[in-house]
Amino acid sequence: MGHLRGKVREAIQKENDFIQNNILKLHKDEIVGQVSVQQVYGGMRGVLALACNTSYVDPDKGLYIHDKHISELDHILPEEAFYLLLTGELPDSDILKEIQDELYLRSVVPDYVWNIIRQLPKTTHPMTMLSIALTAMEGQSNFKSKYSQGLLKKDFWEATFDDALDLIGMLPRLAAGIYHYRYYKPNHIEYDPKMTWGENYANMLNVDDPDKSFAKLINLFFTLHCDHEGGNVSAFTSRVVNSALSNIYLSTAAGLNGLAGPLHGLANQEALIYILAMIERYGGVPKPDQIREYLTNTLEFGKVIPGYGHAVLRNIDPRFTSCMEFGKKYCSEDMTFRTVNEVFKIAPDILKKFSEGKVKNPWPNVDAISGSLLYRYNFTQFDYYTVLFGVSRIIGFCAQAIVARGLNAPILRPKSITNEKLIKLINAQKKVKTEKEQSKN
Ligand code: CMX
Repeated sequence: MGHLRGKVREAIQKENDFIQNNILKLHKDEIVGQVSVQQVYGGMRGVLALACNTSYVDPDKGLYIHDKHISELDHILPEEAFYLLLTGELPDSDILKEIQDELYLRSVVPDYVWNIIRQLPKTTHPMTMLSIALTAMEGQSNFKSKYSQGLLKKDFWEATFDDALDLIGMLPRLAAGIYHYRYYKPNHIEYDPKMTWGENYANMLNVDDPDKSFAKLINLFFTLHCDHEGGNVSAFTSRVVNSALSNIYLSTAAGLNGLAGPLHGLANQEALIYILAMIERYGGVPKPDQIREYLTNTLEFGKVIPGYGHAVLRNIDPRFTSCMEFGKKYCSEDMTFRTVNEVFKIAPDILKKFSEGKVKNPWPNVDAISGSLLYRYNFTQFDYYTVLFGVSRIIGFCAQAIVARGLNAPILRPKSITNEKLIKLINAQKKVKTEKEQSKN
């Protein structure tokens, strides 16, 4: 694995040099933002307090992985995306082969993990199963064992990198095994070294795939979802946990637990359920007036329209657009997909009008459509969709952790404040301001 490891080491070193010489040495004391009281109570929205170089979300243009826009990347494999996140470059065919071989060699899930999963009630959410499985495996972390033997700081990233490859290698079998256990399907299919990582996973899921396009969808889905900068609930959680030097099994499980929420990764499940309920209510693809009625009722009930809105984006999510293109190519006649398309024509205006500007982004995010594409393959186990999101996002959690450990990023620890102390702080600042103004006059 010499080449791959060397490339990642080089990229981390380069980033470290850039941060030290071009940023910290020159600009350490520059102020790059202010925090308002509104932001203190408003989920820290827009507070600039974290560097993340694996990817960046531009409010208008959406996701970039390093300097590449996601629309240029929707054909690449998720294992290529992993390398891109880590190094800023796409792998050549030799490195790609090296990554794929490594993932294959590490693809076996230990028996004790299956035993743990089999102890869980079948009604357990599959995301919970995945999170439990990852947490259970933390004992086999390279980082953990080497750390207890005095691992040097400069080598933290490498042990994290080994953990990441072990974990990503196991994911197809683990996640597909959970699928088969949870939905009473026949047991899992073996990993085939001749297939790519995503093809293996698609194959193991064993869904209805008449035109053999499901693996294409899985690869697209995984690449689109692999990272979304550092501040979203799941990436941030995973980063915070890893910053305490909790190993990657613990930090990715923590990230998944955040992703499991309906305002985040569960939204793809919610969005599909919402679309299907609409189809059922109107007996087919609803007409524009019916969609307007349905959406308005949702908002009047005080509920959110799943798949619409975003904390950072202020435009159509380009990942939504990539999925739309896939849908037009592979399932343009499908009722669910057609309904998603019809809702897309109407929902932004309804959201704008109804909320009178309160909703900052009335446009669809990727969750508005991704579920409908999976559904087209008779993949009807909605609560598994978040697992697919999770498997993909683990790639980003891992990349962010490897880079953070390579840069020796410190433990994350923002400061909180009580209401009383905040009022005191505000009054003290006001007093200083008034005194300054008085002394000027
Ligand atoms: N439907 C109805 N109301 C919405 C809305 C939607 N799709 N999106 C935002 N709003 C509301 C918010 O609930 C908030 O209302 P209150 O002030 O009453 O609390 C108001 O508009 C302002 O919210 P915002 O600043 O525009 O958005 P936030 O940054 O607070 O929240 C998000 C972002 C994604 C949680 C929100 O848009 C939402 O709940 N969307 C639906 C769920 C969804 O699609 N989530 C997936 C997002 C992608 C991901 O992270 O995975």
